[in-house]
Amino acid sequence: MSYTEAQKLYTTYGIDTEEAISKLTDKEVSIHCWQGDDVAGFDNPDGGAGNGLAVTGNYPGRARSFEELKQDFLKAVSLIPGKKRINLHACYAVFTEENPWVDRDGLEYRHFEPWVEFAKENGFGIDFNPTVFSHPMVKDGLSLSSPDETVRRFWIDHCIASRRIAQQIGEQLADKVLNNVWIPDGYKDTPSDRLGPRKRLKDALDEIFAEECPNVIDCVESKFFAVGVESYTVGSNEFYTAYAASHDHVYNLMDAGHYHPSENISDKISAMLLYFDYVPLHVTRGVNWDSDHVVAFDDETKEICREIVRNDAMDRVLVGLDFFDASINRIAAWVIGGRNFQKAMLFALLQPDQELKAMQDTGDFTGRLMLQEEAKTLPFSDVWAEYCRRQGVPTGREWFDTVKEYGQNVLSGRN
Ligand code: RNT
Ligand code: ZN
Repeated sequence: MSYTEAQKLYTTYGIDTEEAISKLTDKEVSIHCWQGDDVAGFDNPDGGAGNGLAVTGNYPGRARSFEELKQDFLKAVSLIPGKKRINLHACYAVFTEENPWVDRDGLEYRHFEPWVEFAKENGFGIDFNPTVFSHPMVKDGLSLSSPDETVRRFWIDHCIASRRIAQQIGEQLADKVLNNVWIPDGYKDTPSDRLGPRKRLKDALDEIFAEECPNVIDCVESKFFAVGVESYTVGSNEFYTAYAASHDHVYNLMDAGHYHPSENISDKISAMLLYFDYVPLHVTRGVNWDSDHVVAFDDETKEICREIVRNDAMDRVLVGLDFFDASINRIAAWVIGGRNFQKAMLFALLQPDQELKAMQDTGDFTGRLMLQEEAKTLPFSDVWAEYCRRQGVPTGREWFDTVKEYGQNVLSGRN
């Protein structure tokens, strides 16, 4: 079917495809730099994630430097439609002769200036994260909640440094920068004190957020459990939701892979929208106990997008991608996940939401199910192809040829 034919068919359902495309064109998505190198970063001589975060797989060709990561990122985003931000972690500080290595508590804006230049050159926004893992100062699995004052101090200072960096990036780009604090703290086995660590985390956060940073959107990312911390996570959903609710300008960032496998963040978005002006998300795909598989064009991703669209929250739900699969081509992983999020957004923008809502409110549950199901097979792919054409990116699987060629010409030279 041609785009014009598809457009006509959608009109009979009361859906304006032009409006859908234009809304999607304006929606920013933050693309995580850490997909390109398995969250290794540039500040750690061992070059690997660990101490709080696990990445599995050993596909060849990961980016080993700032130059390689930038090059890979640009290749990936050239195949993904839509407006992009780049999501940085503090461990991606750029060290040079003039700006030699400093530990994480001593990081400054100058270590990220090259990223800001890169963002400016390419028209990307930036988001930021303190890196509270893959570092020897995570002791006994704890950072901000540690009973050891030296450990806590180090991480508080790192988080304050990160927040200042985020503020300066925001000033440079005349934009707001989301700064997201995620910590791995927890216990493998039944704790004998649950309150103590949470009290220490609360006090640490109060110190971290004390300074005014008008260009920063402060987030705390909650988690249910992870391998190695099966029994207790200090920064749980209740802890951070309550923290955010009681602290102005702090938001609980919900990661799609951080809940019980039968819980969905799509169901949580509306609750959060009623109480917070921003609802930050990590869009990812949880598989049992792992939270970070490449985003698929699956029911939950569509449902997340549908909540964003039908609640008219395109500007309030701040989307960042968060996955890292080191067992497949990393550029392809970026592209597949990035395109899938875009597809899910477009799919959501092409649903007969008004009619569906009206059916629910009049108790017409039969009609609601009928229409939900019929709308699934409207000619979505023709609108998707049109959107891709207008964005100047490949419409279908041919993008993969570009990635394979890049693999042969560039990635194969890395070991
Ligand atoms: C980990 C969190 C966190 C990290 C990134 C690298 O479970 O999801 O967001 O994935 O900070
Ligand atoms: Zn996350």
